[in-house]
Amino acid sequence: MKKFILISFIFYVLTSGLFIGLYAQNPIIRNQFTADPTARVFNGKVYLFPSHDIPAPERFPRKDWFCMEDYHVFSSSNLTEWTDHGVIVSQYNVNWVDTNSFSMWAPDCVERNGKYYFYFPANVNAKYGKGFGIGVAVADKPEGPYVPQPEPIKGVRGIDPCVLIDEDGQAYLYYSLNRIFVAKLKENMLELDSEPVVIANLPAKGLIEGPFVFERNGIYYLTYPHVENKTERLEYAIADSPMGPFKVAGVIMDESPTGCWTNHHSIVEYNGQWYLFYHHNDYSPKFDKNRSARIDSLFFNADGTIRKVVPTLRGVGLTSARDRIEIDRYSQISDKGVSLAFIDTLNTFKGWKIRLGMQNAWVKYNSVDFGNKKLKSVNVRVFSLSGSVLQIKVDSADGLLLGEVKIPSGVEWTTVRSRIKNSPKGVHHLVVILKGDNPVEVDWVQFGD
Ligand code: FUB
Repeated sequence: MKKFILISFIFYVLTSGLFIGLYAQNPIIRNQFTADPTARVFNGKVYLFPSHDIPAPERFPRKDWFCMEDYHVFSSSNLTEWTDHGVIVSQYNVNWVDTNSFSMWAPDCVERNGKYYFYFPANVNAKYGKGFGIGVAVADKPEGPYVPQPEPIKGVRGIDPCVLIDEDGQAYLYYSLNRIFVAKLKENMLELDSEPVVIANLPAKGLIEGPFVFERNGIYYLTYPHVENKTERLEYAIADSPMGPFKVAGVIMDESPTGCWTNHHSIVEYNGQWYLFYHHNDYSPKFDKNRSARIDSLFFNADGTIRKVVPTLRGVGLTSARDRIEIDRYSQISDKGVSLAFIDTLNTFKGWKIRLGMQNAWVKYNSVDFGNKKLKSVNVRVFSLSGSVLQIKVDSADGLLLGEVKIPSGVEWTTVRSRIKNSPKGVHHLVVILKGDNPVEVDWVQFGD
């Protein structure tokens, strides 16, 4: 009977489109590309509305361009475990979209009076002219089902919608088309209530897309990607009211050090902490139109200005010591002797491995929750041609030694289990150090009883 229930549950999970991921690190979604991540807090949970890059199918001629045919929505209550609620809108179920265009670009979603309004750009079909329109799909729950409106919003040509509902209930639609526009929305959230106007005093060149607007302590933040040099970096301007006048205020994130041309973001407060959601081409380093969502913490200065966010692999949230701790998403590494590579370059979604190549090389992974119960063992997933020794410590390379793991020589990946002599309580940083003479590749570390 138990077996039957388990099999039924697995079948339900596989067929309901529900995917439950236990991931704390960047990128946050690890089984598909997720670009342009808009995060919103609804009913005490964070909902993520990204766009969905896919490798171009045969019939899409532009192999070097963005290719997106649908949207998924994901949710999380701790920013580490994400549930995929499946496809909510597809180019095939919106009758104004050109279904050859694969152009379901950056979306947004807001709630009003218990209804959820999902805004998305896409190329219109011949009946509606040319270029990008912005449509709305409406649902009773953030995870859908969403019903697309039969027509795109009248009077709007552009991409990357963002909607702000101000304290007085007035809603504003921001979007872009080489400049950033704003217009009032009617109470029905489906029609414009004013002519779109261009937001003035922003950079004259290199501002193409991606506005995201929010309010904090009476300051309205208009945040946007801008090409100051070679690729997009995230910048912001501030104002006393949703339509401005805005004044350029600074940089939120520098341009990608590895050349991902786009960056697209959203900023949200959740349980008293602010977060920057953004994207990077982690799983597709050779093609920057296949991107993945990331999260890092964001902080304000006392005067309301935003501190620059330095992107991390570690991301946010606690990782349980009993989960597989992917130390390749490290917080810090020693100056020498550590390198990172994909486990399988033909399937990058299998993730990364870290190579400790020199005695005393170390890798640190922040914020591991060891709980209150004594742990007795550690498992490490490793590969070492000549065999070696790893030390497992907490907090620093000079910190408390939990145990040593003898790594056997071998030509295949293996999981080595070893007793630990110390088990810390609470949250600590995990440090793995190479003590033997020979290199070791590590996939993950996991503690247990
Ligand atoms: O994802 C397609 C486009 O690339 C988005 O709409 C832009 O913001 C940029 O990220």
